[in-house]
Amino acid sequence: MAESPVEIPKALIEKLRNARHITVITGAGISAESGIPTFRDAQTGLWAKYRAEELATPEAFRANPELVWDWYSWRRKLVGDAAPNDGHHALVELEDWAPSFTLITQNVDGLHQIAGSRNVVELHGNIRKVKGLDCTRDRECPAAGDASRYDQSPDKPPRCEVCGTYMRPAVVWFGEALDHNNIELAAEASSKCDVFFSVGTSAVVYPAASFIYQALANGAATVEINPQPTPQSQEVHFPLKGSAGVILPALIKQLKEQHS
Ligand code: BV8
Repeated sequence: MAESPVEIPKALIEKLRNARHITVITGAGISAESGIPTFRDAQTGLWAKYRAEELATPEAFRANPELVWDWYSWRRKLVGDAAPNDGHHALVELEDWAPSFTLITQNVDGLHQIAGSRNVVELHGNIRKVKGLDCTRDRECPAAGDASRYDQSPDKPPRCEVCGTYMRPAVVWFGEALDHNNIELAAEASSKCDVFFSVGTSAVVYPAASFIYQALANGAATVEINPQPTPQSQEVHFPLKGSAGVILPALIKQLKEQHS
């Protein structure tokens, strides 16, 4: 069902016109219109009997490495077949608009970068990449890189050709620490921005869901874009109910119209 035409609050347009730094955090919802099921959508087919949180853990991988590897291979195929949608493209235009802009994403699908977003902080890593299970040297791990390197491997999961451990998706699992540098970048962008957007996230995963509070403490105008309410909906200045692929393009259009 088509959503009704979107009226962006004039006060928000005014804030955006004068903003020096805009920060956005996105979740799985912004990729929903690209055909990628959200993280807490019920899983389908083979995976219907599993909850994502149960599979996205080091324990699950150690207990059943082949099952977890196959789950990520299935998701990587979904992601590989997907294209950025109007919501991703609108965020590229917002980045061009703002003197300073940071895009923090919880998503691991890489669609923001494919759309053309430049300053992206991938809090939870990237499903298109792999690294050695016991390798703490993410950057120097010689076996780390595109998952496609291992497409022809007969082993599931493939083995690191250097140290022999399993390869694993280069994502942050539940119970794993996030990259400290990424946390720093996200915290700084949240505490110095004039406008903070939370787009397409259920706001239940931490520490990702904590950055909006740094923006609020810093006096930023806060916006939530989501068709459903979240635990943060009552706390934002501008709760915009609807799809990212509809609201964000409308916001860019009205920003340009009222700026010309
Ligand atoms: C850590 C990668 C510590 C893997 C993911 C407090 C502080 C610190 C930690 C915790 C804490 N409380 C609990 C914890 C533990 C845990 C946590 O938060 N658990 C939750 C479930 C309670 N956190 C952690 O484990 C983190 N690690 O803190 O470590 C530590 C420190 C030192 C040493 C050791 C450990 C790690 C968290 C990262 C987990 N990895 N992903 C993978 O993808 O397989 S998180 C996973 O959830 C995805 O990345 C996803 O992005 C993320 C959040 O989900 P959402 O993106 O919000 O997706 P969801 O489906 O939930 O919601 C979609 C939304 O979109 C909905 O609201 C829907 O209405 C909306 N929507 C739908 N369509 C649209 C739309 N919106 C707009 N437009 C549309 N069209």
